[in-house]
Parts: sequence; C-alpha cells; structure tokens
Amino acid sequence: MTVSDPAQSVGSLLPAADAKSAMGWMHTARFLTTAAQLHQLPTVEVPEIAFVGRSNAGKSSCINTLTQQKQLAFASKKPGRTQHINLFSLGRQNLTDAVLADLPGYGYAAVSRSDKMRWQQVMVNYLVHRESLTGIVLLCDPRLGITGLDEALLEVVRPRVEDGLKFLVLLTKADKLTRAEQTKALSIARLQTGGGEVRMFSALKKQGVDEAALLLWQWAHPEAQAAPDASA
Ligand SMILES: Nc1nc2c(ncn2[C@@H]2O[C@H](COP(=O)(O)OP(=O)(O)O)[C@@H](O)[C@H]2O)c(=O)[nH]1
Ligand SMILES: [Mg+2]
Repeated sequence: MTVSDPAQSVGSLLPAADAKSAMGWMHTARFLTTAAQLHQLPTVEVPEIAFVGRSNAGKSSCINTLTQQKQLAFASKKPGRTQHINLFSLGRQNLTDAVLADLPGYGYAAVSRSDKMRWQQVMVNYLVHRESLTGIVLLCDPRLGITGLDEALLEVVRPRVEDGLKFLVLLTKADKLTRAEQTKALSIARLQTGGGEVRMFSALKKQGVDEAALLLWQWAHPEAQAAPDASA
C-alpha cells in the first residue's frame, strides 16, 4: 500500500491557510493503519507528522482536540494497538496530503524492562529511518518538564532536525499553570531544546489549538508558504 503525493494533481500554488481552514483540515483525520514495526508501515509519499511523548503527557487529548474527534485517539487505545504506531490520513477523501503518526507513550513504569527495550528500538528505528517523517510534535507535561527520556529522544532526532526535520514542543495541560508558571516553563523548555519551537497547549481550555493546527498545516504544505501573499 502506498499513499501517494497529490501535489501533482492539486498544483503547487496553494493559498496559505488561516487557522480556520487549518482546523478544518485537521478535522479530516481518519484512521489509516496500525503496525507494530517500522517495516510493517505502508510507504507514505506525503509529509508525515509524528506525535511523541511520555505516557500521560496528554498526547491522546491533544490529537483528539486538534482533530476535533473523540474517537480518533480512541483507535490507539484498542487492545493490541497501544504499543503500535497508528497512522491517520489528512486531507479530503482520496486526496490525502499528510499523515499523522501516533507513537506509543514511553516512560510508563508498569511495563516490563524487555517490553520497554523492544519499544525503544521500534521508536528509534522509526525516528531515524522513516523516510516520510517531516515533523515531530513532542508533548511534555510542563510540571515534569523535559525529562531524561525526552532528552534521549531529542538526541536521536537531532541529526534529522539539523537536516530540516520540523520540530515542535507542546507543553500540555497549560490550564494547570498560572501565567507566570507558563512563562517560566516556556523559557526553561526553550533553553533545554536549544531554542526550538515551544508552545503552551491545553486540551481542556483549547489553548494553543489554532496555532498548532496552522503550524502543522504549514509543515505539510511548504509550497504554500512560498506562494505570494494575496492579502499583502
Ligand atoms: N487539566 C488538563 N488535563 C489534561 C489535559 N490533557 C490531558 N489531560 C489529562 O491528562 C491525562 C492523560 O491524558 P492522555 O491524553 O490520555 O495522555 P497520553 O497518555 O499522553 O495519551 C488524562 O487524565 C487527561 O484527562 C489538559 O489540557 N488539561
Ligand atoms: Mg494516549
């Protein structure tokens, strides 16, 4: 199975999206497939954006909020899929123009050491070798900050980020922090990620949702950014 690039048929001069159309685009997300290993994933010829983070960081809530669909991350919770890479297609039917990848959360204490090692290997394999991988969204609970496991993941993807892989850190559950705590959490995370893109996000209060959707749309449609701004 191959998900091919619709760019040829759509044409390359896409108008730049606003937050509303980016949210509409996110809402088109639908389950594509699930796999336990990198080699079982279909070849994807459109940009693929992976969501990663510690278990309980708020990844499912974030994906549900961004796609405005309760049942989507539920697909990842089906028995047998919790340790799988789950792919979701984005774009109008038959015009898939991006894929979201939901990677299992790491750092869950109640998992055996051998399961952790096996999963780490799948994750590293995916992050290092997945050809269609265009961007990564790392979700962190700001009350924990960027932990050792998150840093290990950052280390794994560093060469690809230096090579142009897009990267966004979302500090989740912003509603649990005061304004001052949010500002502080942002500065610390920016320092820890070497000045990378870091934003606050709350699934509960819908904070940072439009901004994240717009950024992901731009990652998936780099050709649109280069197009002249009609409103200028
Ligand atoms: N207050 C608050 N709680 C959240 C938010 N996002 C997730 N949570 C809670 O954090 C816990 C873990 O969320 P979940 O999305 O399942 O995390 P995952 O394990 O990373 O997929 C759940 O109890 C959620 O209700 C948020 O924006 N605000
Ligand atoms: Mg989850």
